[in-house]
Amino acid sequence: MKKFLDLGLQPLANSYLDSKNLNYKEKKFRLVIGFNPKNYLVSILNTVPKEKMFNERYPYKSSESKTMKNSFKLLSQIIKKRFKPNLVLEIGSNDGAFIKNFRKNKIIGVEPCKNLAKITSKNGYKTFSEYWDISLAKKITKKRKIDLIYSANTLSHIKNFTEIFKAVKLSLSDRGILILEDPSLLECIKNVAYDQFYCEHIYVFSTIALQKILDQFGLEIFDIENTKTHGGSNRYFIKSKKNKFYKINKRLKKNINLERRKGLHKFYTYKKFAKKVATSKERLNKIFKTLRAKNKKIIGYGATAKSCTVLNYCKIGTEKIDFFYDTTSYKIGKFLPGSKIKIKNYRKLSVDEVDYVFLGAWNFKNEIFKKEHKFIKQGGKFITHIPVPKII
Ligand code: JHZ
Repeated sequence: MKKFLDLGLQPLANSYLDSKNLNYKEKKFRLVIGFNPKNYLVSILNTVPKEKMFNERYPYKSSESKTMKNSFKLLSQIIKKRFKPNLVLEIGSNDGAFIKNFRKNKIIGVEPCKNLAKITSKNGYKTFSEYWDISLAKKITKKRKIDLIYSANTLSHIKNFTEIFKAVKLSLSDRGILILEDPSLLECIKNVAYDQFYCEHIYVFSTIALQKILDQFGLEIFDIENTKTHGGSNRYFIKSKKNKFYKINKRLKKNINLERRKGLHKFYTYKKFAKKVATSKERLNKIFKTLRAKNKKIIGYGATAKSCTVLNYCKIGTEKIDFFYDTTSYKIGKFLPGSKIKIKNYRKLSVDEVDYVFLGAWNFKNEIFKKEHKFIKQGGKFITHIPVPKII
């Protein structure tokens, strides 16, 4: 691995503090990102054990955003029409935003975070609250193979993908396919979205890297879609090389060519990215400093895992942002890790209360702007760091 970016000492992104442990010394790790010139993989170098992150206290719920619910609904319709699967399995089913679009006897969820698995089980969906691995795959597919495995924003969180892909291969039926959806490295570089890197995001994939990895397991991408979710993601349609039911779509070649043209196979591209990240930090701090000097009231919107990276890397704390609004019940009343900024129960924005709003959930900008159209009309402003720090 060749290092190209050091985002400093970081706490665990989803380890929100409560008033009792606010003054405890937080465990931190150094967030360093590297590039592997052999397989083009971009990953964080110091990883945190999965049990420390994905456990019964996991706060993130996919259903907190309309955008995600709609995206999953639309995808489920496409899946039913295009692939007509008899049995679907989702790895990382979270709170059920995807599986709830299927009949209960047609889908199985796998979700290691017990608090989330409880929600889907309670709603009548067969859910295994375990990490996806070979032994679980064997247990689930003893009687019946799976026609379609879907996994969104999960593969990027799993260090050992050998286990994952072996488990996938033994689970799929003859015409079975795997659909993976994860943030796109190309979009991450283009948007200078360095906050896609945090403890949970071990990898941010490019198509060229994923293709090389899949090849080791006799798997291949046969189609790809570029989606707008999570700041620009890729949806990869994957099959065993032996599966001849699907032809390789031209879109794949187009994506690969584009990634190569943009230099995702070259270390130089990542060095250039690192320079932009340093400039982004300077500019963002300048904006906060100028506004605070004018006594402007600034709050944050969406206490995301991504915000943790931005706030801790840029050293932004309570002296710059008064508090964050978030709709997630688990996060309300707690404090963001590292920066210790309080998270409050969301209230519609109003210029009587706030002047500037830092967009922690910049990936939901459209959804948020729609919701806050009155604030915008009144002259309220947002601060974003994507793609360059600015007031909008
Ligand atoms: P959001 C998490 O990252 C963690 P985060 C994880 N590692 C991952 O990969 C992605 O998700 C998928 C709130 N919100 O989706 C809800 C509002 O308050 O950008 C969430 O707390 N009001 C699994 O945390 C947060 O913002 C709103 O109107 O970076 C959004 O978090 C909306 C739309 C959201 O993911």
